[in-house]
Amino acid sequence: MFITFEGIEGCGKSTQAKLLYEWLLDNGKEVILTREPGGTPAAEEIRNFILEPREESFPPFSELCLYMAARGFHVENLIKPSLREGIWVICDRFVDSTVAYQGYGRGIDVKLIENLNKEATGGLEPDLTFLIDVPVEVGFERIEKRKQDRMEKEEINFHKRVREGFLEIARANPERVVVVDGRGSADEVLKNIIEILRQRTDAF
Ligand code: T5A
Repeated sequence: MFITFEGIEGCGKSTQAKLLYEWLLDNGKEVILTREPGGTPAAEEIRNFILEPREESFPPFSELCLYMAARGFHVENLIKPSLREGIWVICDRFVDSTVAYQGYGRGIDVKLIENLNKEATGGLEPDLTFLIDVPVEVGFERIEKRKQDRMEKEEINFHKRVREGFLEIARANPERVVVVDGRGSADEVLKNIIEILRQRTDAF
């Protein structure tokens, strides 16, 4: 299975991706945990380039192309080979992040992004996506003490548009995307995720 986690900054998806990964290992699954942008050496180099705060203005289309370039390396060198070997893949962010951030957030045409996503992934789609949803204020409260990257420094309305974008993606893809309330404790959220996974697969 190919499972992705999505959501705004500080929603807790990295925490949940790791907890689910550990739960799957404990339950005898062969599974890898990876992330976007990143996941392979070349894609991690692109990640550093994208997220580093910089003086020069960063054109939205350049940003979009870099996320796509990183995705191409990741899908080709890690995700597809793992799935071919029967290994489960959990990925912290994937194609929906580009639609939400560069589409709804930056205002780039969503159809264009969907087409580029298809090219970058060769048509690979997640089997199941957990959208961990929290209000923007809750997410920011959780991450305010740490050093902010270039995306996190964006104004609050940008992140509100991104959240709306994710919810719109969930409405349009109910068979793949499940919205999980991220406001409970990490253990409570994990319990809901495992329950949904049990309903969606006969593997447990
Ligand atoms: N991006 C990415 C795009 O614009 N386009 C794309 O195509 C892609 C793939 C990636 C950035 O790139 C953007 C989106 C991002 O801005 P990143 O560093 O990977 O950058 O950032 P995030 O993925 O947003 O990771 P974060 O760490 O910021 O957010 P998470 O994953 O939501 O948060 P997490 O789990 O690390 O938790 C944050 C804090 O909250 C606590 C944790 O302990 C931690 O301190 N926490 C909770 N607190 C209370 N209750 C809970 N249930 C909690 N769960 C976690």
